[in-house]
Amino acid sequence: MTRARHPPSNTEVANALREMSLFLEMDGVPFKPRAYEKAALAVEALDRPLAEIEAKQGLKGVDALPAVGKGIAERIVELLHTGRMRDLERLREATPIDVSGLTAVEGLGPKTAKILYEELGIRDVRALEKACREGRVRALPHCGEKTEQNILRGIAFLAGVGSRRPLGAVLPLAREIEGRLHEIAGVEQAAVAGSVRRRKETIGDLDFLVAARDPGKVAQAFASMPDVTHVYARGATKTLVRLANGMDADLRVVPAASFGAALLYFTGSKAHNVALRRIAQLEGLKLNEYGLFRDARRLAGRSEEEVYRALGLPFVPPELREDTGEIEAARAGRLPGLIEHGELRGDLQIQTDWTDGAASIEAMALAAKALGLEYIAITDHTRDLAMARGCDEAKLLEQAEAIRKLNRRLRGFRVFSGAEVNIREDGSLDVADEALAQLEVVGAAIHARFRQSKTQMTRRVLRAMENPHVDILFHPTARLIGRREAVALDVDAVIAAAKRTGTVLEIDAMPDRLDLRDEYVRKAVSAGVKLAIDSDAHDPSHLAYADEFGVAVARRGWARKVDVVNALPATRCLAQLKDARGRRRR
Ligand code: DGT
Ligand code: CA
Ligand code: CA
Ligand code: ZN
Repeated sequence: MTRARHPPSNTEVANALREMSLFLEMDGVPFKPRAYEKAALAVEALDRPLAEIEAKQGLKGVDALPAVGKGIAERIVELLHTGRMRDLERLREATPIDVSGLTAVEGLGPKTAKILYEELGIRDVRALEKACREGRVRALPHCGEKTEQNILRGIAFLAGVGSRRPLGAVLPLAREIEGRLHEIAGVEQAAVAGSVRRRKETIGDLDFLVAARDPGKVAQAFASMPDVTHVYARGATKTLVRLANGMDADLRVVPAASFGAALLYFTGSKAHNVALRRIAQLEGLKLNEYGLFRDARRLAGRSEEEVYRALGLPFVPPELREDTGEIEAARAGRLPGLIEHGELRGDLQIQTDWTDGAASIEAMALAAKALGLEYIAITDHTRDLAMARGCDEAKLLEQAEAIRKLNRRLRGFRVFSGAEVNIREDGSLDVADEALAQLEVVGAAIHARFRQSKTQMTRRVLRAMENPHVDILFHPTARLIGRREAVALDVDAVIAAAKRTGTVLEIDAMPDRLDLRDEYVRKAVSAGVKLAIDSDAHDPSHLAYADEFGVAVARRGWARKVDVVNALPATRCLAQLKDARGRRRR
């Protein structure tokens, strides 16, 4: 077999697997769609190119990956070698539609996509939009005007997301490029700046900063990185390129004496910079990307700390630099001591192969332990989520028993029993109270019926929070970044209810969720509500999200270690949840 000249990247392989999954689901094939979906997730989570794994260890190496079985491994190898996956091509020929694009529209599944193709000849989102506008979709069975409106709303949402990317899709690449900058000869310092450094949830473009004596050489090396597909501009201090993922990246090169001032400037936000410059002006100073100056004399510029100090301020963590009160807090010496990366001791939302996760309870526990965690809660999906093979009461209690047995074998690690129960339309739960009472960690979440009015939705969520057995509200607003808007929810009322009932609010750290988002976290923290920062892992590789993205969101929300229940040791974390249950029962 001849090897494809450029073996497909992990993203391309994952996309192909996901497309397979969609086509198989379209045809009503049982189980296989989930298997392909899980494999796609696992491939995306790899930290090495699949092509490299395959080159070194062949089919065996691919087969050995978590969530990748023999059949899928063979298809991956075929794709790596030939650039094609014949099964996928056959499916595409049978139903020649843009299944990925169509199903990206919220609420539109592959089966509906097939009907739209067969009945109306719709192959892509543009044709779908046209058909909805012309009122042709309502003629189909089970469809109405409301269906058309929902589809149009979904399409508009996708368009509005524009070219900003979720942080999770960008941060690994930013780190990789930063690493390469460090390796260029003559580079003294290199850093990621901009919104990535501030850990904003979506990123417009990437900004890099380097201190070096020979800017030309650095610009040359940057512009010839393998990820670069186009060079817009290459100047003495500024280079602007387009990357293979379609994003733009900026590079500035400055002398070491200006590195701190430039890092401050290019980290932003713009609003924070403007506020700092105003403070400088009040002191008769001038602040720019080269330093803090009194007339021509540079007072500071080598490090950010130096610049802040010269302005009479403590260092402001990048996550806070949005001019939303951090400058005033810094001046008053009242900046919060933010939770640090590495301070989480447990993870309270984890799915396993009992439902839609990829790995066993034990595998998840061992992976968490390897990351330095001390405990996890197993919170598999419950009954109403049929597609995730949700657990009923009997299965949950059977699982709790399996967890008790496992705990007897594990040393220095604790697994809590639990569940992620569904909050039904009326706020009741899909698992009986008697069963919930026997679980150690109960999270409740919305997984369906997303489109209730704000009043209804708020009442629904509040009712679930009043349930004495619900410890945590998981991914409270149910948004999916770039795909599904947050539900209409009175977040202030939810925060007040959390305070009253002792219900913990979650920061779900899945990169496409980041839910609660930063501004709500800040409200919750100032109301004295406790948070849980969870990975929502469906695969061992997802466990790192809690520290990587969850802690970042918490920091952007001004959260301290004391605000986070899973920064506590296992027994104290559990005691805190139990206390709250007692409070609600009274
Ligand atoms: P993004 O790329 O939209 O996710 O957001 P940022 O914050 O990365 O913005 P970007 O890439 O336009 O600029 C990077 C930083 O450079 C920004 O955070 C602050 C700084 N900056 C850019 N333009 C200006 C400006 O006109 N004035 C000031 N003071 N700072 C600027
Ligand atoms: Ca940027
Ligand atoms: Ca930029
Ligand atoms: Zn969930």
